[in-house]
Amino acid sequence: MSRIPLLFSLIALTLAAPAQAQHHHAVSDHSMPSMSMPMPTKSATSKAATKLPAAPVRVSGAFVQALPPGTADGSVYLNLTNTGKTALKLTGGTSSVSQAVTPMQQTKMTGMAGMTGMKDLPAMTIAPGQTLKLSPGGDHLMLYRMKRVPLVGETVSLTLNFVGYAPLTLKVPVKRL
Ligand SMILES: [Cu+2]
Repeated sequence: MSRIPLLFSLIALTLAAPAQAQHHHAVSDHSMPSMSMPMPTKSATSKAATKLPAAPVRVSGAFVQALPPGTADGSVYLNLTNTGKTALKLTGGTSSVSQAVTPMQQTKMTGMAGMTGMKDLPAMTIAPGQTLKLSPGGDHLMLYRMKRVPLVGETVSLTLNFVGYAPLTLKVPVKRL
């Protein structure tokens, strides 16, 4: 009988805790311990995708750009080689640090010397045997609406989506440009 009030206060404590833990969006305060929120790989998603074959792709030189606190969007650079026999379409993906991962094209604006523009692409196509090079100053993958800024030394989980293939998850280091 004396156990019941204790049980109630435990429940009350458990209910009160999440209210504090939700403030991890404050990117300016990156020293907060709640930053190290674990992001488990979504086993439910990959289970549904197990029927699809693995994407015929070789990845090299992948890195996420380290950014100052408070930055809204980030970028990922990497080389993707299509090792298959048909064109491979990269539509974007997901990451442990952002709300979305979107292919972005860096374009030269005609008539304006030295000026560049950018635009989101629905997909990037890689021809068989070809390597898509996403490097600083060129095309890249945007990390839109970051939940927190990637810090040097940490590893970002990046999942790439290809049309007709299972999503490919990579562990990508964070580096300064
Ligand atoms: Cu961009």
